[in-house]
Amino acid sequence: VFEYAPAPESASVVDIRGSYGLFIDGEFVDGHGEPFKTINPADESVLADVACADESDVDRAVKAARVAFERVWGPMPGAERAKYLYRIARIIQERSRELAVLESIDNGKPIRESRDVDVPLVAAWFFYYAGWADKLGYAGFGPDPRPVGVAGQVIPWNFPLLMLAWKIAPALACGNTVVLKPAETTPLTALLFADICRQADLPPGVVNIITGAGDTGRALVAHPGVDKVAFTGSTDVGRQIARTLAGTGKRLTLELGGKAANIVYADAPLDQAVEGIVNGIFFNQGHVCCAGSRLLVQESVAGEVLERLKARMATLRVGDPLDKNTDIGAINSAAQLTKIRELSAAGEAEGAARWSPACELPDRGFWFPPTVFTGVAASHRIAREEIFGPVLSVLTFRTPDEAVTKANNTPYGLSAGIWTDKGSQILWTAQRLRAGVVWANTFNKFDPASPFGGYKESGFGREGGRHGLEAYLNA
Ligand code: TXE
Repeated sequence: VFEYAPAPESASVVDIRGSYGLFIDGEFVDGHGEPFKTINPADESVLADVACADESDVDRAVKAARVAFERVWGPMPGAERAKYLYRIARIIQERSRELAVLESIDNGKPIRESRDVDVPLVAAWFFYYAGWADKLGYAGFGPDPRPVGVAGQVIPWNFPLLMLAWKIAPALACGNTVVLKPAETTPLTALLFADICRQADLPPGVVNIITGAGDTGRALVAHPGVDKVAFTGSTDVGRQIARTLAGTGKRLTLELGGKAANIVYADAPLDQAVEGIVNGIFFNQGHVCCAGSRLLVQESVAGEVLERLKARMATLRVGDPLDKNTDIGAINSAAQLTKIRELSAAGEAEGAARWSPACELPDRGFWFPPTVFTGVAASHRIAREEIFGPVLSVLTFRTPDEAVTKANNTPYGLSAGIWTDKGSQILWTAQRLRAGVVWANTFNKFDPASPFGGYKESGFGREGGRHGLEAYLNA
């Protein structure tokens, strides 16, 4: 049963009680799988028991979504659908504090980020796609674009609410209904969102939230009643899903890992660039698919950039996610911490030099200090593999050609950053980078009007903007 008490203004924690059910056909119901616990990664305390959806629950959710699609949401005029989306967006704003606190508790991210970045963007995504719902016929998709049907959506734990918004807002705007599975380590805000759907009087079955681990996700994407699958997560699971769907005729978009290059040319405003490097790799503990995890710095300024970077890293505060002064929160799970430690150890073993500022880490919970590796070679694992933690690998280059070659020397291609004073250098570089998103003199900047997505093993399909509608329309 979903029981949730809003945070009193004075309290720094949200009162979470009881156990959480699945949200199917407008109601919270029990699951038939083995319930699991979600924990607070900052202190390893149990936050709640969460229901697990087995195949029968997935089936129930998909059928509810199908009925809602055929009888209510699909035939509804776009202007009517827009009203619901605007209502959801407004409720998200009204309940933003609750959402931000719960997101930080379940995920480990600093409250400053969940409050100032994640939750405002979630509302922005719903406002933005609400605006599209009644304009689809005029947007070049053809005179009568139709929704695809039931969308099965599987999301990761690094931006639980924001990834939910990226998936659900465009799907609903186009007239699809959804069954969404949040990650098993961060299910709570998706369930709070389900409560918001109820509050908005969204017709039952339009949004269904099913919790569980990989088996639940596998059952969802394989369900024959699902018309379109949208997945954000690891490249391995993305591959498995693509194999499962081959030949089924289901539509698929994949947003997978990354190993982004953040390129700093010698003429860049270095203070600004250092802020961009810090934001690029330490935002959200580096649990960011588009994180600037490879710094490519021009040789002539490498020493100076590193010196300034280390001085800046020494000021970063690691600790309690609910403290407004915290810059780096907890690592989301023990498994992720193990992965970060393993890759960092590999970096040292392969000969790179490791540096972290002195910082006291809490005794309990999952923590990793901001870390930079210098002397990194392109062949090192820390230069090739996604670490998904607050760990930066530094490489140098001499010429713009070398910068581009090194930046593109990865199986991934999600994002990249360029820091330079010259507009022409930005254009020259951006045109040669094989990355879906290129930021110039900024990093990790998101906007609902901008398409986002990858090249190569970072996946395919775009989310955001007008392009984000294409995946959800039969045009
Ligand atoms: O991802 P998974 P994990 C990368 C990052 C991280 C690594 C592992 O490098 O260290 O992946 O993270 C569901 N069919 N990214 O293990 O397993 C799962 O329950 C269907 C990058 O957490 O891919 C969860 O909801 N679904 C990334 C979601 O997939 C399945 C974000 C993601 O989990 C499934 C996260 C299956 N067979 C991790 N198996 C990014 N692009 O932002 C698992 N799931």
